[in-house]
Amino acid sequence: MSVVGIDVGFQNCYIAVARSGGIETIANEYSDRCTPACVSLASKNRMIGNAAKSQIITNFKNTVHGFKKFHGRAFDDPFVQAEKPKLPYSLHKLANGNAGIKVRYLDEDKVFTVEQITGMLLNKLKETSESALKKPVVDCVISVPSFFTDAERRSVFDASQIAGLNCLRLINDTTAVALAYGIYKQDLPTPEERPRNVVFVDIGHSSFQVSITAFNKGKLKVLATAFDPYLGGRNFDEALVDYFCEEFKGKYKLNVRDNPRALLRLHQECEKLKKLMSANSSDLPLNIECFMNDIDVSSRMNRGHFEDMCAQYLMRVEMPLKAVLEQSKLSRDDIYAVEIVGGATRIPSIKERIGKFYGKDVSTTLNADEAVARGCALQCAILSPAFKVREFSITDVAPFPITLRWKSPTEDGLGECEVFSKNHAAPFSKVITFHKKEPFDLEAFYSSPQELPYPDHRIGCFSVQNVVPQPDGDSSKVKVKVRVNVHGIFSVSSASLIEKQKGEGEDMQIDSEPMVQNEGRPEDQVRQFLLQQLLTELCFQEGAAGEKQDPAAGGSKPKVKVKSIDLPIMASNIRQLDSDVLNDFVEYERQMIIQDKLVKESNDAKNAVEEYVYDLRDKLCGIYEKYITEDDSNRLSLMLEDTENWLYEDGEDQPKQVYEEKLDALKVCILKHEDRPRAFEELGKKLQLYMKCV
Ligand code: ATP
Ligand code: K
Ligand code: MG
Repeated sequence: MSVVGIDVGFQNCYIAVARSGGIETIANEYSDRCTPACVSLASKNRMIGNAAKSQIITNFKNTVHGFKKFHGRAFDDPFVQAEKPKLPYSLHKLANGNAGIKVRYLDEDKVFTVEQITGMLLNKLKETSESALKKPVVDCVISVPSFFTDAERRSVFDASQIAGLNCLRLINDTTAVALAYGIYKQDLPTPEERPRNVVFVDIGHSSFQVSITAFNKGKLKVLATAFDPYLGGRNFDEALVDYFCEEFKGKYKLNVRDNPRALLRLHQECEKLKKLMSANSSDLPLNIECFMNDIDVSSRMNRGHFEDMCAQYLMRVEMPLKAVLEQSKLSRDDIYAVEIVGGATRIPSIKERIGKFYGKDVSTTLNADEAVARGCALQCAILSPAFKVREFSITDVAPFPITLRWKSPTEDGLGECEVFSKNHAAPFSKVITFHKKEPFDLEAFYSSPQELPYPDHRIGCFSVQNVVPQPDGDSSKVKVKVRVNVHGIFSVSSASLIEKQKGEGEDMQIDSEPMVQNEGRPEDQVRQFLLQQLLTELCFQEGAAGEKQDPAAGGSKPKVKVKSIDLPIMASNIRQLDSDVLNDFVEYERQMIIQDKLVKESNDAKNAVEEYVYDLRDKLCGIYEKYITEDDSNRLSLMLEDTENWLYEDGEDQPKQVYEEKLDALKVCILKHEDRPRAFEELGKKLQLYMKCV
């Protein structure tokens, strides 16, 4: 079993794997450890990652990037609507109201869901890790922003299933970084000592996240998280783009915004310029040849001017830093270190502001690009029974408070209870006791919509079924388990009806008690994790009724034998793909993989013919020259020319087999000439010599 961690960024993806030697970030077929979050659809196949990035300008309508924030979002979502005019590709409203992505693929108009697009990207990353590890990859841990809500997390999880991955955990970016920081530290305080508090800041292309995490030997506990979900490197690129668009309008009379290709090129050049300015405070040139209407454009920019232009963004850096400190109830003196990761923390004035706010120099000991992926791989290693790794317990937080509201069809009145407070430890389960005579609905939602970076605060509705009164007509005691699972996803995971025992009180209040917490040895975590998985599945699908010993009722109370009956739970309005839709997507992804493979094989076979032609032509006027009559040489040359013409005409687009046959035919032709033994014997010797030299 392989152990893989995947950082799916808005712009850049990284993969880390656990090997016996430790955690390693791996490179793709371009020897690049960064794979662009980019998918390009074409008339015969798809290109994903680096190959897709090179299509951004040439095939802009069908090259999809910047889609991470569309997860779980409706087409009418204000964020989606604001992005729409800036995108080179089209969005489309899906039947369920979600934002779909419209492209030309296989010469047809197609609309893909964001789960499918991310699924394609994840599949590419899966293949990359498989070729590095030389074995199949299924289990993995994937990072998500800490502010992702239920709908967004479920959507990413669906994408992982489309890619055929078994995601053991969706881990928050900053928590993955914390794990990468802490697991190898030898000098952490013992569990009895005061913990070491570290601030982790991750500013990527699209967003800004910060957490404060307390470390003791063998464990980390996230104390608080804060974010600016809409502040990242891309805001700084856009500021430059806006500036130059304006300038070129006056200077060259160019309407850059009307020309998607020019606009995309300007974007790329501005990003490069932004990076250069991080290392260089002097005046820097911006030159783009043949930019638009055959005009070359040029301009200049320097860091000071850039910072003035971006003042509105730089101002926003402080807010999350302050919010997280307040929530953690720590003072600046309690902070041991401030670790920064993510590409945009390389902008000098951002780095400076972070350091200034906490009153200490920021540390850059972690790899700014790879720390998230490394943390994911470490978490995967901890969760995987196949891998031995240092014991380390991780307690994260639920960043948004969650409330349950309940009503019965006939009973009057609503009940409400905040089941998870802000920054409540997660994963975490609780049991809530109700007294009911009939089935009832539990509606879950995020309680403070104003702090939610997502337009819909509803999580879903969970109907507790098969509730009946006691034989004497009294209400039944119904124990309902609610949880935020390892992925940070909320659910009402199980319910059971407790049969009344003699002498039991008839209290009507709702009591809640903590259940399992993600603590203890890794094996326990795995077991607990598997159990949780199992519970979710059972409850969402069938919730098989049966009798069992209620573990919650056992506990510390005197040994009364309590009978409990499992109740089925029907979940509705949960924002995840229906299982038949998901299955269709899984199947479609498989077909697309086969199609891509066919195209690749045919391209490879075609290249082989082409190479053979060039190679032989070189040899005919090179090392073969002496051994071949002019006649034969001419005949062969002619044949090569024919083949070459064929490759550009009828042979342009053929199945693999046709090219293989062509290559074989060529080889046979050459062999005929080998009938002249002496000449070719010498040639053979020469060739051997030649081979030794190269
Ligand atoms: P997100 O975390 O928002 O999903 P991501 O993980 O893809 O996005 P990163 O790879 O962490 O983002 O960072 C990419 C951003 O960092 C880009 O905006 C890039 O231009 C910026 N960046 C990278 N290097 C530098 C640099 N030297 N100076 C300034 N910005 C940089
Ligand atoms: K990244
Ligand atoms: Mg990132």
